Amino acid sequence: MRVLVIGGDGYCGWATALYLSNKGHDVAILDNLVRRLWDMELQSETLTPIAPIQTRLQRWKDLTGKDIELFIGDVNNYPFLEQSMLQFKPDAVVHFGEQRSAPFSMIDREHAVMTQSNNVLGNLNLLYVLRDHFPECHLIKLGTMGEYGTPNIDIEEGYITIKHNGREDTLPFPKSPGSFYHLSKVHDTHNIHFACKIWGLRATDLNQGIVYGVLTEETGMDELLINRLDYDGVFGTALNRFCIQAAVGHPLTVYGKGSQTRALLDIRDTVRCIEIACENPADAGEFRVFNQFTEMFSINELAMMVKKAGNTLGLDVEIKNLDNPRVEAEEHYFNAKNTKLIDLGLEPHLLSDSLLDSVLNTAIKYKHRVNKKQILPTVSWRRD
Ligand code: NAD
Ligand code: USQ
Repeated sequence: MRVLVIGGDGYCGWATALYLSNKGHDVAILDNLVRRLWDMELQSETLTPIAPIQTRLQRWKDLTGKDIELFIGDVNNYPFLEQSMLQFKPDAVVHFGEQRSAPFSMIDREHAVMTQSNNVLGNLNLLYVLRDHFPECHLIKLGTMGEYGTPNIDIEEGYITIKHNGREDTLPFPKSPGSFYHLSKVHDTHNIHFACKIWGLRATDLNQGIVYGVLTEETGMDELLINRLDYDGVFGTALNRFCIQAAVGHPLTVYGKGSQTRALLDIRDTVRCIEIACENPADAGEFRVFNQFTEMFSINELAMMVKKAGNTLGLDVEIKNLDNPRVEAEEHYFNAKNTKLIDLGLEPHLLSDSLLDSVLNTAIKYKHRVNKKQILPTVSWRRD
């Protein structure tokens, strides 16, 4: 297949582009490299030293003989997006190209507005290119489990059948997201659903949990192919951060009581889920939602697992509960369904089997690059 990976210079996108290329698909990356700019703005850096995108792609070609085409530009530049897609002619578009940090979106008005305009309007532009030129192309869009929030009922995969006053209907599952970033994903979801309904587009919305890990078969082939791994208080995510904190002897930063529960998956499962979605396209007019995660843990459980794994490597790991900078439920019910990708063949990597390999060892290898000043959270959800 010809697969366009939008956001292919980022954490999930880079691993996915190489994985699909290795599987024999014709892959192109479209990215405006803005994430590298945001790192500069925040004065933070990925733990792992990532090479410029052109160097990465040249190394991939030298090693494997496989060419990945590169389009550098913004999905919000409509003529650029349209021309790139007309040139590449994708059978499937995997859309990772958004601002993905909840804290970044909560810094101030500018960051909230930028997040929503970047994400929502970029996605809307993409829907119009699909409508006008590629109505058969399968859109695989990265959503998030955080769209649902933490309702006091089981979370279904996208839709729920409701009986109300003697009538019954299957409707989009109610959304209650926890940041302006997570809200941008809900807005995307509604726009894609509507576009499928009115224009007959085919789309799969992957409501992905928190991704952990850094190594995939392909990104581990060579130092120049290494993936990014964020640990800072804005872009770093819980488990990846805890591993890096353990490696440098910083207390693990559990926010609030730590009983918040989240859905997670290994980056090796992210790339496999995208492959599964590509191989099993949605029908024309279908807006399909898969919950893309493999396991659920509370933040305390994650911290305890990292502490134990760290101890086996001789690390002295302390866990510290910080005042929660976010406004979120800390004690809540959380039980989400995730059978659709498993039914299509996903065989999950379990955290208990892979914690050391997936992050801790990489964290230890590159710990000299950690700037400890970047670890504590700096963004508050509150008005004061
Ligand atoms: P990332 O920041 O590492 O990568 C995103 C990439 O998209 C970057 O390379 C960036 O330059 C590019 N991009 C952003 N806006 C763009 C635009 N307007 N035009 C072109 N390119 C643009 O993020 P990631 O962690 O790889 O996440 C990828 C996607 O997966 C996001 O949509 C995110 O919401 C979703 N997701 C990520 C996680 C996670 O834990 N990392 C979990 C669930 C969902
Ligand atoms: N948390 C801590 N300590 C930390 C970091 C986070 O306790 O050092 C807590 C947060 O308070 C929150 C939970 O861990 O309760 C998750 O936070 P996170 O930063 O790991 O993840 P989140 O902000 O939800 O965002 C990440 C990605 C985002 C994706 C989302 C999937 O950045 O792109 O959409 O995970 S989900 O969480 O399922 O919505």
